[in-house]
Amino acid sequence: MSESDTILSALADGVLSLTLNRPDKLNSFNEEMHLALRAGFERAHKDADVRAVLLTGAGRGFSAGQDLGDRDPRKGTADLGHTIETFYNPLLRLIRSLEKPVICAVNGVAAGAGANIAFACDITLAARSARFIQAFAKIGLVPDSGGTWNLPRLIGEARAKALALTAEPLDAETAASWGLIWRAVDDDKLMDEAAALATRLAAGPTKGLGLTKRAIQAAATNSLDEQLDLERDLQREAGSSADYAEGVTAFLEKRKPEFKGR
Ligand code: LHQ
Repeated sequence: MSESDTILSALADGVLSLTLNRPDKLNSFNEEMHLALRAGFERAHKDADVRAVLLTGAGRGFSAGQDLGDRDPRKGTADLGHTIETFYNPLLRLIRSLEKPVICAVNGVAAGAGANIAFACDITLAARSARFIQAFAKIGLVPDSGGTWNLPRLIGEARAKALALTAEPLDAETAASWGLIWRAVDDDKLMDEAAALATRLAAGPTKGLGLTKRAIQAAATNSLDEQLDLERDLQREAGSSADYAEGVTAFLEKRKPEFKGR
């Protein structure tokens, strides 16, 4: 499999679709797939034609996390901290710092880092048959890919600890009702619904959406006073965008806005 085959990438209507593509290994991450996915998110950062990202998996699973065959302890000990620092942390930072919407369509099982990458995206939909597993506990590891940060914030300490310590699978409906993801969708409707959402967001006021993402993420560590100051500053920035002028003009002229993402 060549490097580009591990991630399928396509740009249409402002949506960069990135599909994890190692279906025979449940889209578990090897170094090659990490680098290809990173290249996709780096493109999303740089390319103004990309106004939303849609992340999903090929085949019956979303991602089973790290490819455990690639970190086989029988072949010698590896520094897993180095793996995290070199591969997972840069990916998480790219997703969170991208000031464009990242939609995730979880098409099947999401385990280990696969689950936590899905939870780090901005809007996550999951097929009703999908399951989320904090599989780390089964192999003596600690949740990574932002899991220990995201889980307690999204669902509280009690549920975060129970999921992480037991590694019990969580079904998509429950994940949605707990607020871990946005919505559980019938399996056969998942990709249509996710693509429609991504396309709608890609036609939106990208600057304002990106600043909104920044503000909501900053709230996790800001005081109310800091957050109020941030809202002032970001509103100033959004208010000088061409899309703000277009949005208000379109409202006053009783027509649909045509946002350009600037
Ligand atoms: C796999 C994997 C997999 C390789 C399924 N690797 N082949 C960071 C830093 C460094 C090191 C460690 O980790 C991390 C972060 C992490 O992500 S740790 C967590 C790693 N992931 C797991 O522990 C999950 C392991 N997988 C499973 O528990 C099951 O496969 C799940 C529950 C995800 C799905 O179960 P099934 O639907 O029954 O599928 P399966 O087990 O039959 O898997 C299908 C194939 O995919 C199979 O290959 P085969 O050749 O036998 O058909 C699996 O061996 C392969 N596969 N996960 N992580």
